[in-house]
Amino acid sequence: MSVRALRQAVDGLLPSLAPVRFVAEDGTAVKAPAGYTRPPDDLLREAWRRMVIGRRFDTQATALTKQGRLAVYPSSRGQEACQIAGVLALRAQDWLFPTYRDSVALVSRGLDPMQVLTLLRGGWHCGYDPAAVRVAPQCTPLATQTIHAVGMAEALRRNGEDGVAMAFIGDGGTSEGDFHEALNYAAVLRAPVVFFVQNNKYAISVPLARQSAAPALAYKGIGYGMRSEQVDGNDLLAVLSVLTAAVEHARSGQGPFLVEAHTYRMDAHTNADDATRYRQADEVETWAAADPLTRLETHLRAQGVITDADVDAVQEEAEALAATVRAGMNADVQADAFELFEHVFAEPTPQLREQRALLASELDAQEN
Ligand SMILES: Cc1ncc(C[n+]2csc(CCOP(=O)(O)OP(=O)(O)O)c2C)c(N)n1
Repeated sequence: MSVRALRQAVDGLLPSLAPVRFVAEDGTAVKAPAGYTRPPDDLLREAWRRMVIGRRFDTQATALTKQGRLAVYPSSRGQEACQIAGVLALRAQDWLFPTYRDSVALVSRGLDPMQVLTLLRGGWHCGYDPAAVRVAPQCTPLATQTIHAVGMAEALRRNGEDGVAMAFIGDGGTSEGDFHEALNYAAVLRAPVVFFVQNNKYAISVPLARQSAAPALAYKGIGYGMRSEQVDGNDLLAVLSVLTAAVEHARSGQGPFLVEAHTYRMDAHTNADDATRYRQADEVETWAAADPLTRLETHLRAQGVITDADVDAVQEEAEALAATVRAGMNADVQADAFELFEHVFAEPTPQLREQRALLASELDAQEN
């Protein structure tokens, strides 16, 4: 390849130097880079509605952990622009491969909130039928979902289906070997998959600088030959615009796409950890001023897209959802612990038999 052709090939893959942005922190519009379209007002209004409801779901789930009603909950407060834009960029025929942090995205995709919380309440399965809703179970082993997403995307393509798979992943997950294998495989196959990195700056207590020396995580796509972009993850307009373009790129047969969203996790990793031990209050305050929901609301009010009456109506809707979740908690999860062993292999291995027997004897001991 000539130097000129090589340069053109590299330029075609590179992300913008600064994260793509449509709206500044104070809600005023800024000029976005060429090639990105501002989403229409009715879609922005719907995105804002989903963000309000998503945040209420998130704060309610967090409150339930404090009351001991929910075993664990990884909050995505502060990441709502990413959660909602990821869902709005997809169509019904597309597949979503979420992580444990993406419950708000699942509720926004239309899944029953109680089903979304099943696993976190101590049920053994994900609570919903993945094939029916085209959402994979929320993934806890880091980055394995990226490989599953590539497999699904390739399967959709081979079946002649017009679907795209989108894998959500955190910044820490991009340091896993599975992530690199997934990117390589996707790029070689030209699979219709979008890798969506929510860079929320920490992998539990490990800050980004301690786990990656990349100038931005978006650059991780280039070496595999993958078109990549970085975006302000607290600007709903920008995330939605970039992800919509990425999905379109994948759907139209141009291969995979990597998007990195710069955002911040406002709460601790989960209710089980203490974030004050590894990050400073002023850092959290700075990000609080960049809140994605306030930013969108201020912007849409100034543009006349939403009014006080809309805000009241959506608040009411969000409160109703929170009440439904609280009421749903009164019914215990029906879980048969032995089913855990039934869906691993067609024939149980000696280890599984041994574990099953151990569980049986422990339960017997508890009863007697
Ligand atoms: C393969 C694997 N290694 C380690 C862990 C333990 N672990 C759980 S969450 C986490 C940090 C993940 O951080 P990041 O990918 O940035 O996602 P975030 O939780 O910030 O959304 C780690 C190391 C795991 N779940 N899976």
